[in-house]
Amino acid sequence: MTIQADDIKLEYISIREAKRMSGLRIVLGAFAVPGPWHEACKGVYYVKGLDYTRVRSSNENSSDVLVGMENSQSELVEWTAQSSAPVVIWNDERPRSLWNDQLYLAERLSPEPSLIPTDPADRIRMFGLANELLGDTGLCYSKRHFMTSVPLASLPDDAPERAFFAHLGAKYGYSEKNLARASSQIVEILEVLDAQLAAQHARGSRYLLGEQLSALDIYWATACGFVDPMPEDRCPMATDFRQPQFYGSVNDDIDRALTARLRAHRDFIYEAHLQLPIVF
Ligand SMILES: N[C@@H](CCC(=O)N[C@@H](CS)C(=O)NCC(=O)O)C(=O)O
Repeated sequence: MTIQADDIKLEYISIREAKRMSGLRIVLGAFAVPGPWHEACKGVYYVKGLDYTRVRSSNENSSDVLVGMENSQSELVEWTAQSSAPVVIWNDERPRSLWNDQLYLAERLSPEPSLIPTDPADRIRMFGLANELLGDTGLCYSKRHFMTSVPLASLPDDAPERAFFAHLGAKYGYSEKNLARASSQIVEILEVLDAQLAAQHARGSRYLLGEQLSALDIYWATACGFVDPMPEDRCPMATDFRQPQFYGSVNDDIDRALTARLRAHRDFIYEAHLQLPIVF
């Protein structure tokens, strides 16, 4: 299994080079897969029109991300005190590795268009729903448990990829108990989001909150790719990862909860506001 280098179209600099610079830098995986936190962050900064330098998350000399993950990210850990991407770095301020922190920074650097509702009830609902998508135990975290469990159950004992998936599982809270809850957790969140969208459509708005785009629309559009990746022409991702346990729906319950309305909203947000095709 590979995340083909050929699929990577964008320029990425090394962490060492990035540390010598000022301005806006974003550490990204430089993988040809639509990682939900990656695409969420890229989407927010795209809508804000904020230009940034892309930085590779792995060490300068590491080539295969599926082997020796931990060792290959020591430079990222040294710089940002954690080992996930994306991380946004503005001048010499603290590295921002969490989605909400990245959103607040984007709002500060480019207040318009504002992606955080001014109405307090909408704002509170936005952060609550966004947390259901991107926060610990949310939709994307829950989906990631399948990314761990399916390969570990099927790969031979001596497959080199086992170490990567075991590492991923340990890092993101995989356990039998969390796996058992994952599907119903995803379905519940999809149902709440679909009800929110239906209510908004009934009051004549095309957006998940109020009358205009908010970060929640971006977070939904990008998180949706984890359970329903867009077709190749819109999302030219590494084909090895177009498998339900990686990017796709793992069962009928999730398929049903992923309503036509939710999928259409993802399409609308990409068509009206985000970059198509996705570029990695
Ligand atoms: N820290 C982020 C989550 C970032 C995250 O989970 N990133 C994934 C990819 S989209 C990642 O880096 N996975 C590979 C790894 O952790 O080694 C947040 O909670 O806002």
